[in-house]
Amino acid sequence: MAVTTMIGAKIHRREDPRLVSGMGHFVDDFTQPHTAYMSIVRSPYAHARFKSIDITAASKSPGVVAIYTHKDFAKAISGGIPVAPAFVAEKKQTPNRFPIAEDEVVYQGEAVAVVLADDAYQAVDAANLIDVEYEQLPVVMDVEAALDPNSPKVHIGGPDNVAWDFTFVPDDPAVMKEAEVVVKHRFHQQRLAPTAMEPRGVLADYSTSDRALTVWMSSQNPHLMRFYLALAVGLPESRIRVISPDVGGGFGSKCPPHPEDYLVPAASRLSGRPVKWIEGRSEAIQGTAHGRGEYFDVEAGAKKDGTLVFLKVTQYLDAGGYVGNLGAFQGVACLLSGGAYRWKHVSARTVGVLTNRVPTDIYRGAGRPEATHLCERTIDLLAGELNMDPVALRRQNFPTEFPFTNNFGLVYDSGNYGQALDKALAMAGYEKLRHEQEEGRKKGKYIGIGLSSWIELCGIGPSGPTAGATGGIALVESAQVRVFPTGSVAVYVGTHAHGQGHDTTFSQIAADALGVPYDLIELHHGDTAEGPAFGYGTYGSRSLALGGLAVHKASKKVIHKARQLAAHIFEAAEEDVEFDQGQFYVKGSPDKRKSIGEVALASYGSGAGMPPEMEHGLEAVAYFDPPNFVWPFGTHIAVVEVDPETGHVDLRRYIAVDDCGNVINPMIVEGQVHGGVTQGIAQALYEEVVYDNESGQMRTGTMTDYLVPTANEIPKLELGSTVTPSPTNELGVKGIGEAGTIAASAAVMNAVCDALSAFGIKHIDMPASPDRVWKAIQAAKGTSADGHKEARK
Ligand code: MCN
Repeated sequence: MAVTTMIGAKIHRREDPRLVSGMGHFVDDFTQPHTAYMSIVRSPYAHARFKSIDITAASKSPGVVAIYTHKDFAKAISGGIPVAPAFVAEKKQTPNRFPIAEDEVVYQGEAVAVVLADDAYQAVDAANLIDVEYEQLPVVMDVEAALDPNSPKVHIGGPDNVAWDFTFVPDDPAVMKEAEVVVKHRFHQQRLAPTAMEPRGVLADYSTSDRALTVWMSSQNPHLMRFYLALAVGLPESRIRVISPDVGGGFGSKCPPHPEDYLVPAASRLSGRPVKWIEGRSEAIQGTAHGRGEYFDVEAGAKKDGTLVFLKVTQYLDAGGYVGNLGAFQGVACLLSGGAYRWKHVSARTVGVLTNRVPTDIYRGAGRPEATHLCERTIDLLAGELNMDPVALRRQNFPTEFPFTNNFGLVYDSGNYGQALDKALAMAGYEKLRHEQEEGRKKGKYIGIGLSSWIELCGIGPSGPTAGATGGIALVESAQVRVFPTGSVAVYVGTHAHGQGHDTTFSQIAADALGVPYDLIELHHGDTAEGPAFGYGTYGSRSLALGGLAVHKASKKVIHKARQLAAHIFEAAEEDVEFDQGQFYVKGSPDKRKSIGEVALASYGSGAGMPPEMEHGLEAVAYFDPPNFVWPFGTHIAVVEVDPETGHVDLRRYIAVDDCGNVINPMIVEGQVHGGVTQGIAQALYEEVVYDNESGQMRTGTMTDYLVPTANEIPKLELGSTVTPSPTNELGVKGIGEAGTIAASAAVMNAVCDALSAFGIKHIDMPASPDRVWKAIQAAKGTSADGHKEARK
């Protein structure tokens, strides 16, 4: 066995020198000779029928190559953007989403026409000259109103606005009666715009002579994109190559196929020229699928002694104008709504609702931040009713035996929730903080302390449940390990890092498994022309727990063959050959050694040094299909101070104790937690996509209105960890990419509500902006928002 030297090492990300010195290669850095640039004419209305599109002026504009509308694309693209069964296989309606509107638009920003021109500016100028005659239709923006049978319809002629309505587990009235204390609440999850540093972009080059399509795309899953394109453009996958070079973040938004992913390749085919489209920032906020966009009606009951009895959850999900490719995945919030606790009964129903907004889809955490938020807020509300410390209520109801099966039959692989809680409390100095809070209140200082004991289902996923959820493709993962004659190694994987540091961590795994120096290992990903036949991409914090394990497995296959070859060279029995830190030797003769490099060279030799039946070369492909998801967990604690005069929430401290099993690289894990927590804080305090409900117009279409926090708004994060290995994989690892986001909004909002409890306020929705907090305080004090006293009811 190789002695582990690289796994667990806190080494710097090897990709960073290139990326931070401007040497990265993103889609916009690629250009083909004779490229035409695409600009998209988008609907200014949330719901309209268009009667005519006048392109006369635009077609005379300088540099224009072509103008295409639905009728042109109908010749080049078949079908619509697919909708995965996800957690809700049976949908009531999934309106067909062709990548460009035919005669009706159902959200502001939907594509109506495209212009190709010799340069990007000419394309935009010409697009501005296209005259579309619209007839505005009533808009449906509010989820509750959309469910009214008399509501206008999101699509002309639609039966109603219900996309799905599915009950996972019904209520149990007998159990509900056992509760002695009951709380009831509605929790909002505002829509969020995934604002990756690099917006989306596509460059497509269709070669008529060899009927082959090459697409450069800022994507988290190039193989899946090749699959979708093959279905839509009528070319075999073997003739489509998708390259996702460096990708500047995605947060889930670069997973599902978007209209432009089809329009650009089709435009290249129609025009006979390479075509490039790079998303603008406002286009991104307006047109790329949003995250969240839900509210949850929650009722929960407990015994007076703090035993949790029942939880009843109804999720109303704003699907938008069409059901997103993976939009229904967010139904997983229902299945995880019981969080880190034992409940006697949990019932859950999910309702997907069409509205005239851009579709929602997976966004960092997808369903799991929502589950944590509703569960952790509910635990705090129950603790308030029970007059218990929220810590005690949590601790009392944690499962202590693992594997633990939750109320929906999901099996949590391993955990020690109490240990993570204790560590977080110790780091925070919990008792001292409570004292400080009490003393502060006497002086008009409003400190709040919020906990979030989170769990996560990730490492998506085992073949059984995921094939059903995707509509056929089981989300296993693949890797190819190739040892060259001189002993250097290329590793090809089907995942695709876009900020997660796989070049570093996957190389650490291969270095240990192969006993090859880390510097001799190169990781390749993001090009469907290289490596195994299929890769499944990066999302659902799956890359390590699946892709990393595939690397480990393929490396072991390589060692298996190398050991056979070494045995032949040593003229020894295979079982007598030991492998240790990249060296083979025969048991009892450790002085006589062959390195993996020497064995590799022999595998490419004349054949005389190889067993007769052995094939040349030293490489292996492995697919890893885990037996279960992996279940990281932890406890986060936020400390805030609310200024009652301005409503400003000052996030004073943030403590995060996370457990993602064994860790490959602690520095990368910390980086992931930093980013993830920041996104959770952003949801709690800052970000929100706002539409005008009357007109359907987006009000937050730029980064001045859509408030993404900067480093200035985030306190120094105090991080800790515990290690509870997963029993489901040989490395004992669990995911970490979404953990921070899953935990943070609940911790911050519990802290804000804790501070506001001084005014008798039980709950406030996200984002806890100064305006919202101040108004809540005024209302609680019986003072209206404009400062006038109102009679208290
Ligand atoms: N890791 C480790 N030890 C562990 C767990 C993870 O060393 N026990 C390392 C992994 O090897 C990997 C990184 O941490 O280098 C994250 O691993 P993992 O949890 O498997 O998550 P993925 O690589 O699959 O990343 C996906 C996840 C998701 S779903 C979103 S959304 C997300 C995220 O990662 N989007 C990101 N992190 C992001 N980070 C950046 N910079 N940008 C995004 O868009």
